[in-house]
Amino acid sequence: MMYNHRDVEKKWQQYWEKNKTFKTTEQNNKKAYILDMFPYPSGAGLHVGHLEGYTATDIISRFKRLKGFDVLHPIGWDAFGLPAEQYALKTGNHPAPFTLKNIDNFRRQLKSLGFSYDYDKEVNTTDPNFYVWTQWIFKELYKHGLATIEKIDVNWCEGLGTVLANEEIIEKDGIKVSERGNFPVIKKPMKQWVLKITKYAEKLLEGLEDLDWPESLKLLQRNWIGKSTGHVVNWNVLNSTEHIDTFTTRLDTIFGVSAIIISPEHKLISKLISLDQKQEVNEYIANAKQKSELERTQLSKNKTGVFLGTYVKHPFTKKQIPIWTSDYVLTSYGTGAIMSVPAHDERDFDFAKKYDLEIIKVINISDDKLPYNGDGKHINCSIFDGLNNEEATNKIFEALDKSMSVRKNINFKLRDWIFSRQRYWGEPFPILFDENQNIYLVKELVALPYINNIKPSGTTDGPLANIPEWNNVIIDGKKYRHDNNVMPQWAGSSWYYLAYILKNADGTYTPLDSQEAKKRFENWLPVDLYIGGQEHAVLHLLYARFWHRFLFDLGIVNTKEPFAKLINQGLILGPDGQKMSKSLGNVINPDEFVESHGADSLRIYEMFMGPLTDSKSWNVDSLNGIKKWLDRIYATFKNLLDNKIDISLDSSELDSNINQLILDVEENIEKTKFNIAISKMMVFINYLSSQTRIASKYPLKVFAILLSPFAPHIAEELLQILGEKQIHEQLWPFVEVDKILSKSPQIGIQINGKARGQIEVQDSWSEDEVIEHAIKLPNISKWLEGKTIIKKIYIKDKILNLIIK
Ligand code: ANZ
Repeated sequence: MMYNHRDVEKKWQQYWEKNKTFKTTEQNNKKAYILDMFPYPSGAGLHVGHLEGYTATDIISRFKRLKGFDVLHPIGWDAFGLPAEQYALKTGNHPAPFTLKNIDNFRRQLKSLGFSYDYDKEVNTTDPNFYVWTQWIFKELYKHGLATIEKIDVNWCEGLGTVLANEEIIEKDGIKVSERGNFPVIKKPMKQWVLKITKYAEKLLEGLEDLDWPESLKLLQRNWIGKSTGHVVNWNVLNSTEHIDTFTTRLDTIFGVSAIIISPEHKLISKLISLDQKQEVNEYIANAKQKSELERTQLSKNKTGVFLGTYVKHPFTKKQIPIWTSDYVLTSYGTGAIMSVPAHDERDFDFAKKYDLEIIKVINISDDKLPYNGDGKHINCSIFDGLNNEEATNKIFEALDKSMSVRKNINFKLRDWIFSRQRYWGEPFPILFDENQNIYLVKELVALPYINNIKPSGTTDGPLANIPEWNNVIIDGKKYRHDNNVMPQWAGSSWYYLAYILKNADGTYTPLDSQEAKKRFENWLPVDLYIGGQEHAVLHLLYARFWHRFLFDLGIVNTKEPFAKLINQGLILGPDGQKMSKSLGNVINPDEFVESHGADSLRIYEMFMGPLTDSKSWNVDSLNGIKKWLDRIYATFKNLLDNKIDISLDSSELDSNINQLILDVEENIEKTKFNIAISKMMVFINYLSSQTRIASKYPLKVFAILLSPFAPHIAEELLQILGEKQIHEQLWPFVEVDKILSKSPQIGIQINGKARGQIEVQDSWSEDEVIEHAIKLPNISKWLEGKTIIKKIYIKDKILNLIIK
């Protein structure tokens, strides 16, 4: 018997909406804040990849409500950003109505999938009531010295008269051009806001310790922060009063130095070039400007560089060491200068080979092992010979320390966060400049002015530079101007999870810095579960942690970290096994499947495809199978109810199975092993559909409740057919453990280590009896024909392995 999923799903969605079934409650003593990474409302709408994480959090949210938790499960829109702006530039339309239309479509799609969001909590980063607080946080950062203006290179495209984001640039014949129109793009310095995330490097590292996040993700963050402990050595330039600082993590190799290499942008470079090298070096510097950091740091064998014609003096050997410049030394890391040790560093080795520099071993190792970067006994190191790396480092440090030419130093790979975008569709900065470039914070909201026809400014400023009122503000007769840039898309997403807590049903926000906010944060923080894509491993998740930690330091929030537990869902690949993308034409829109198979089928299908964290390919046949399974559940229920309940029947087996199922489903939901929970329910339905009559309706009610987090529409319908209360009035069923009949354990049988079958082992059997029964099984005996068993390995209640020849 089929049930009509279209009618059933619509009916319950209307019921939930009318009754505000998923309104956030604050009436219990347990809470769960279950969060999705909020979407960018693109024109294409939701795709089936979004559904995977959203279904997972929905299952947990529904489960927690049944367990008597207050649940906060909100959704919102990360709605500023480049695509809407590009659309606006192309069509002459304003991004706001276009964005709102996309949001309406997303919301409709989410509702059609039966997600249990509290829509009163919806936030939108482009809503001035929201971004006034994004601006507030920025002002606090500024007041605490964590937001400053610096001169930074931007991608300037003369042809389009605009600055471009990295994703708008492509490479053609080795030069960078705009994706639109293929115009050349160069680097141009410009004054921009920078957030000093590096001041939080240590705190961001330390905060990772206690988080329940995948280890791989924590490692990505640790590497991104990149703490490196070493020394800065100060070298005297010969025949000059100048000094060069080099950063090294291998002070012990100082006797192996054959050159000092500084970055082409090093601030001392012009003072270190000898007359006859001037032209060659200047040409080299001009060339290096064209390369990106990535090109420079890639471990390409082809290193380039130029000798500057000058020398430093080695502090121990007093030898002359030549000074070079090379673009594999980065300005922005360490001191922007290195002591080059070819024998023990790969990049230095390649460089020395190319330019015929001396290769001096300081660790006792055969020549064919070079470059060698491990530990070992030191040689060629005068009084430090015979020491290993650590001892040599310490002793050399002590010796150099006396001449004050060394200091301990900690470096981070993490860079400060460039926070200005030369764009229109973003949060304006809440500041004014006076004519002397002094900065004033604006107390109230600085609203984004409505521009009818967005155009590039033709300068390195954003489109806001075109508006006279924006650039000429007169206050008390004095002239000011706004900042012509806006904040990056990462701004709103750095604190949106706090905004949900502050959002009120009437559309207002409780002020972030109020006592009421503090109380609510104490109630709801931290986020108990955050699910989203792995692509946010560093930027979003690091920025949000930074802002949160800053707000903690201000005393606004009560936890050091925002997201206690985090899971990255796997990708849903196209039917061809490839990542879904517009260009491959393999993107799947859920709408057609909601229509043809129903939301419940789609939800269960996505959860049943495999473990949540794995990548999986879309497959319509399996979706058909799930739809049939739901039909079967419905038919089984109808059948058993039509056949009348017979209380005289022996119910022990059914009671045992349903109680075991409660345990299994609960355990697997807690572990986010939804595919296993579903397979347990499938086994139960196989059993249930083999029954013609049952002794009580109770197991049916229990099953409907267990199913409800996964397939909520059909579960409501089943409860209604049973004459029971709806889900929001139910609790997770209580397990009657004493009703679970103990079962003989199933053990696997292997032949030569390969799984070949299973056997149910009776308690009374001896080891020999287990083997005797096992070898009689047809699917085992066929492997044994004509062979001899040479070894039997039996691990009680676990496995039997037969080794044959
Ligand atoms: C001498 C040396 C000898 C080094 C040796 C390594 C091995 P991490 O661990 O990533 O911090 N380095 C320092 N500043 C640099 C810069 N601005 N651009 C490129 N390379 C730079 O790496 C620290 C090491 O990277 C430093 O230690 C330095 O090379 C190089 F057997 O100094 B080492």
